[in-house]
Amino acid sequence: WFSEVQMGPPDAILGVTEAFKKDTNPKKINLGAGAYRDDNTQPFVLPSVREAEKRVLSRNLDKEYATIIGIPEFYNKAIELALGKGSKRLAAKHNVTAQSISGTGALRIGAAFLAKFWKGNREIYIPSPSWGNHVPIFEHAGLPVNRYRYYDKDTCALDFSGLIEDLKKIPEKSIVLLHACAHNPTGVDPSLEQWREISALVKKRNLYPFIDMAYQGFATGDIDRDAQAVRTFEADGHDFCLAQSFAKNMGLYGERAGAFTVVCSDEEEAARVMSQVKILIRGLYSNPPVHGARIAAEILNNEDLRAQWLKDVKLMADRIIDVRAQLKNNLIKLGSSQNWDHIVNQIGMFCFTGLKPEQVQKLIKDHSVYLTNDGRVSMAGVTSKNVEYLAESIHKVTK
Ligand code: PLP
Ligand code: TYF
Repeated sequence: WFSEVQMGPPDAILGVTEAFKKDTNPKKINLGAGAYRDDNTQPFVLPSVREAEKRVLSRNLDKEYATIIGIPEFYNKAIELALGKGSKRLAAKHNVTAQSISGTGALRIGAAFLAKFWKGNREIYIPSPSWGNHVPIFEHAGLPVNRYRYYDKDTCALDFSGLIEDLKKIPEKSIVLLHACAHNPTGVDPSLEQWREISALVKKRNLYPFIDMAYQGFATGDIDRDAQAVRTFEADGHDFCLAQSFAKNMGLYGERAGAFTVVCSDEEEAARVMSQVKILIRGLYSNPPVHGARIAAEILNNEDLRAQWLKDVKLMADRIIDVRAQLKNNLIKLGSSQNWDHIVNQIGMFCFTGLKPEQVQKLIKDHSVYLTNDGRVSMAGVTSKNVEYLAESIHKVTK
């Protein structure tokens, strides 16, 4: 039946880990997938998550299905985390919020909803570059993907004028995907002032924002500060879609805890939209998994666990900020003549190094340093122990 099915390429990011596993060099370093590691390159289960899980298990809960939209103690707190306790739209019940299969699942529900009901220009504009999975997620749902300028290769920083110029040209009533914070793969975010300008322009041009927030807390270590883009859009009166992930900020990667929200114009519209979101989820996967959402709910609903969690997030963010400085300092110490300021100026999980594909291939082949071909480094794989070797390796391929 499938003799004509052709072999597809491996995932550009997860394929890096596969190659890393096969390498026998004891000095090998994996800077591929964006998953947090501690200073011994080990996966990190947050102390708040360990304790929350203990409390959940001690209750001997059953394994019944959740509702189509998941566990209310989870999804209601999730959206409150994004919009803030004082959110007017939440108080007015303008939000449609459903638990999702992590951030990817939230994007996928949104893609399905917009593919079915969006009456404007049926194209979604994503930044160039963006997370590799954005293209298949929206294309699977039948929404063609287009690009707007975002990153300036010469300065390794935001191409703000290019971004603004492109937003001015996009056909009105198009959908625009925005990374809320800790942009993947570049580590470059607009400032608050720039977000305000973007928000005003999106409004003026009658564009529809779809905000992807996969790293709340990971950019600055401060959950509220990282939500400033989302909250700016709310304050400016936009209706929008929002995808949230708890994979990174709670380290719940494999538990698949996330939330999808549509902020509607009023409560009556929200009720209609909710009915359709439920119908879509029903056909996609029926209802979401419960365990990760129970853990997240335990943290978000208990002051002591929440306080511990905020410390855990800060610890992860601070370690990454620390190894950024170590990497830059080591490169300077080795006498590199290049400018490495962007390593410390960029934020979140990733550093977009500016390394060219040939240099990346040399790093992999000659030094067993694994990263994606676009030169993206997952800073979570850098530690106080491997940073010197990493700097030496980068120096050798960039001399
Ligand atoms: N959006 C962005 C920009 C990401 O980098 C990721 C990956 O971590 C996701 C969404 C969704 O990840 P997950 O489905 O693991 O929550
Ligand atoms: O960009 C990353 O590394 C993370 C993890 O298909 C990831 O978002 C990468 C690829 C993928 C799923 C998750």
